[in-house]
Order: sequence, then C-alpha cells, then structure tokens
Amino acid sequence: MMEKTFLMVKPDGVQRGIIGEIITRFEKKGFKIVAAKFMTISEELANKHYNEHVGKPFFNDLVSFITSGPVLAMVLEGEDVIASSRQMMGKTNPHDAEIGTIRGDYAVVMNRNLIHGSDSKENAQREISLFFDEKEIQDYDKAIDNWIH
Ligand code: RTP
Ligand code: MG
Repeated sequence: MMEKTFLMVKPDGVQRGIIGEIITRFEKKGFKIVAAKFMTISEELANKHYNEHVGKPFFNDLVSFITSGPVLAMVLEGEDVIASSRQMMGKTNPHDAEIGTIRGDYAVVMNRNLIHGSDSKENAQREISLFFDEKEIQDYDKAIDNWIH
C-alpha cells in the first residue's frame, strides 16, 4: 500500500554530520522524499509530537534533547513505508538494534538514537500535519519510479 510517513533526523544526527548518510539509505531503498524542513523544534511542538510519552520518567530529557538544536524533518512516500522505515531505523535502543539498521550501525545509547519515524498510520498522519502544511508536501513523478515498483 502506498503510504506517507514522518521521519526526522534528530539533533545528534545533525551534529554528527550524518544527515546525508541517513537520507541516502532511504533514497537508495526507493522511498521518495516529498517534504523536508531544517528547523528547531519548539517546546510546544515537542510536547505535541511526543504527547504519548507525557508523564513518563524520560519525558523531560526527551523534550530537552529534541529541542536542543536543529533537526531535519521529512515526509517520505512509498510502498509500506511506515513499517519499512521503522525496520531500517532499528530498535529504539541502539544497543539492541541490529547491525545494518541506522541505529544499529551509527548509534550507541537510547537517548541519542539519531532518528524518529512514525510508528503507525494514525501517528504518521498526525505527525505529518504537526510539522507540515499540505502545500509543503510535493506530489511528483520520478523517472525511476517504474524501476522500483
Ligand atoms: P521515536 O519516537 O523517537 O522514533 O523512537 P521510538 O518510537 O523508537 O521510541 P518511543 O518509545 O516512541 O520513545 C521515544 C524516544 O524516547 C526515548 N526513550 N527513552 N526508557 C527510556 O529511557 C526511554 N524510552 C524511550 C528514546 O530516545 C526514544 O527514541
Ligand atoms: Mg515513537
């Protein structure tokens, strides 16, 4: 099923200079970037984005971290992209993430795990609309589309 998901290179990925390497994985896989924004997340947006974690012991640290510097927010489109991009990211705790995944290859600890990806269709829609206006999302064909699908 063709889907859209919300992905974000977190502040640690930006600071470490691996935005390109992370995006490249998704491009090579065959997913299409349909929106991207380099931005710093406000506390208000962080609270909305991580609403499901309000009240958990790690919540305050999570909000401080995600608002600590710029992130690259993106919308990707593709076949089963929500689950597939989560697989490419690897488990939340990089210690448990398999080699070959982004977190498994590039990260070491839970609170510096480089990338966010929506975990369901509902959250994908919710997060996309939190970060992007409809007019910021591109609808376009790529010459290689036929070679991927
Ligand atoms: P994300 O939302 O950032 O893509 O990560 P995720 O779905 O893999 O994990 P989630 O459960 O949504 O947790 C959000 C972020 O909170 C931090 N976390 N710390 N027990 C802990 O200390 C703990 N649990 C979660 C992680 O940085 C995780 O990415
Ligand atoms: Mg999550």
